[in-house]
Amino acid sequence: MPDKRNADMDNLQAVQHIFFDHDGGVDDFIALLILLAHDDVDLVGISVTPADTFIEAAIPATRKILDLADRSAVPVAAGTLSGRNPFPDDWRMDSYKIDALPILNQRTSPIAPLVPQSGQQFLAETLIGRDRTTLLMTGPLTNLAWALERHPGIASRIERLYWMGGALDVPGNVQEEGHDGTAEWNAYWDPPAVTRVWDSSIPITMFPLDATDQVPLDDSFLRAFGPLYPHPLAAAAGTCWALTAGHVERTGLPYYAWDTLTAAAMMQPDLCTYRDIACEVVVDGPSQGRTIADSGDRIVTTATDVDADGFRRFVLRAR
Ligand code: AGV
Ligand code: CA
Repeated sequence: MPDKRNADMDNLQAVQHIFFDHDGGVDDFIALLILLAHDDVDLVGISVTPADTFIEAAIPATRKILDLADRSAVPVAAGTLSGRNPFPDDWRMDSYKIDALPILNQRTSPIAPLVPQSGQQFLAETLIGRDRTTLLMTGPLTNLAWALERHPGIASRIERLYWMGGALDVPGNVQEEGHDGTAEWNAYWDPPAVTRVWDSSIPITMFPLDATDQVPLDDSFLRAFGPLYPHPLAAAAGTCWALTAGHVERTGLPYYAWDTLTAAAMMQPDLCTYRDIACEVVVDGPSQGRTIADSGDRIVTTATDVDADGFRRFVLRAR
């Protein structure tokens, strides 16, 4: 298959050393699955933030996914910090469903190690112990803010932070009593953490709703996983996506490939176009968690336009 060979050659790039902090939502797990499908990603550790998830389920689900991918050496740590604005419980319940999937329970207990340190401590220690690490965060920035507060020197050890969060020139996705709807949830859960991270010198590439709004999940994408079922990672990803079926009918809004786009574009940057934008975050009041463009002096590289077809192809190739 000359086409496949050429595609592989085009994508040849240096190994990326990634620390992944996720918050246990459905698309967080799919982001993990596609990372694991790429041999040029060296996953140095995972911490889980107890935000859009129940940590009791998110930790075993994470370890079982590592086992499924034959990456049982990757250590996992459970975050213990909470933001001020909790996620709805029925979203957080998705992690229990994922942890219970038969494809993740082919052996009796997970092998990938759960480290004794908290997620935030493990993140800090890992960054301190290494020269340069790329950081992928697909939930709130709480663990990184904590690590920076205690060890400001780690900022210079982070090659770049890739973050799913924020909403610049589009409506937010927070629909809570007392909030004006301008914020994205990962920023809203812990707004001071965003400020803390943006006050550091870490280079940031942000994937706000402006970008992720371009990758809603639709039926044809979900169905495209059917024929891939013989491939374990694709089978697991398709099964996770299937948990979101009926989201439009239930809520009036699609489920999006928020975190999966972020992980994919970290590995293949040309899936998006980017603009350096000065940004500020609102910390308190009815707009808390809102990210404002062309304001303040923190420059954030921001994904703007997405090659949605290229993204879907990228995800369907990951197996
Ligand atoms: O705001 C997007 C973030 C992403 O990191 N999360 C889901 C993704 O993991 C929060 C979120 C917004 N709307 C949601 C969310 C929904 N309808 N269901 C679950 N989580
Ligand atoms: Ca998430």
